[in-house]
Amino acid sequence: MATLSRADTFIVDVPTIRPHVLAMATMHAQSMVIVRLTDADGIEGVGEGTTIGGLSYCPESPESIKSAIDTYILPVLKTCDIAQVGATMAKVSASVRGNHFAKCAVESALLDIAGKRLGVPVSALISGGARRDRLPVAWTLASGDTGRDIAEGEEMLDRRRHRIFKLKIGKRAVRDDVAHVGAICKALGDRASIRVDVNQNWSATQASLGMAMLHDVGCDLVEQPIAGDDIAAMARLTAQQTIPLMADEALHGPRSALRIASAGAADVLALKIAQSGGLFAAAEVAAIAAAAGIGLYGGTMLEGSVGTAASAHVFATIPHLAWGTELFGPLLQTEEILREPLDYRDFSLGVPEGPGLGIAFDEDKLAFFRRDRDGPRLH
Ligand code: MUC
Ligand code: MG
Repeated sequence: MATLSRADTFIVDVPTIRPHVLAMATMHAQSMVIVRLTDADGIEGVGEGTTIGGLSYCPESPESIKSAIDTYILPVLKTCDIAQVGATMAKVSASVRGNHFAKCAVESALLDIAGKRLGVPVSALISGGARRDRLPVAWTLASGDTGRDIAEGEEMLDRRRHRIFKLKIGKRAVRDDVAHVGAICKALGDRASIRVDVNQNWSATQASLGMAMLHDVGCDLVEQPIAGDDIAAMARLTAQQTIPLMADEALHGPRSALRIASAGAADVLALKIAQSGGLFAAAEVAAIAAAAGIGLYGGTMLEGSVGTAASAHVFATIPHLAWGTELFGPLLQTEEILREPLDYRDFSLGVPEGPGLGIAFDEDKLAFFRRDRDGPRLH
């Protein structure tokens, strides 16, 4: 029996290296909820709950994630044998509905402890272990300026850091967005895969026009062009359009994955551990996609290194990850909060080795960026 002896939950705000312009928000910093749990033997596990742009992306915010963990999840953990991660999370789910990001952060921390206790990486505790030790990693070009995006893409190719680029569109008129994408495809498209994410900002009519035009300019994939809860319209677009449609905001775990698969509402799923409700649930989503012949892409909520490491452990176990991943979140931040940064090179991310998540905090950095720290604030 392993009991919880200590828990600390706090928000860390780290600036981004440049403004990150999405259809629903422009980010200047990322706010990450960090959970640190310690069991009675003194083994510590960490997890992260991170969303984008406050409440503009989904119904959970950094503040609500922290509050759900502190007020409702930790009291349940105190009654559990936390070495039994599946049973513990089932008990949490029996008394906490929804709140997928909060649950994912806690499940990551429990799996980190379990992996350390057993001396195995978290990937070994999911779906039979890792099938690869490196993951292809996309970069998002989202400065808001076409010339600057092309220069940034060139730099990433030169440094052999990324050769998959996702462009954030949906804010401007459809034809202006397509002109922006077309210019980037022309400049970089022979050396990179160019994809777009509309973050639900088109109507079905705009999507019909936009997707056809994007196909013609050489774009490879369109992510969540319309509202994620309009499965019928997503199915019509998937059937009509040649360019593949990827579901993101439409996905909230295994049940929604099954609904999307049954309706034929996507060609590809953006698999996200937080949106799925945790690492185990993400693996279930991946299994549903595989059974339905739907492609998989390892998505991100622009998490920092903790959430990125947790995602990497899950994505490493997936048999076919045809569209690669976008686990670049830590690279969008000005500061690294780990002692050893994650290993980005050769267009890929190394899956952390070592027991648990395989990461350790730089305690000074963490203390400096804590929102509740004493002393002057950075922003
Ligand atoms: C999203 O909607 O996919 C992922 C990459 C990025 O730039 O934003 C995210 C969120
Ligand atoms: Mg998306």
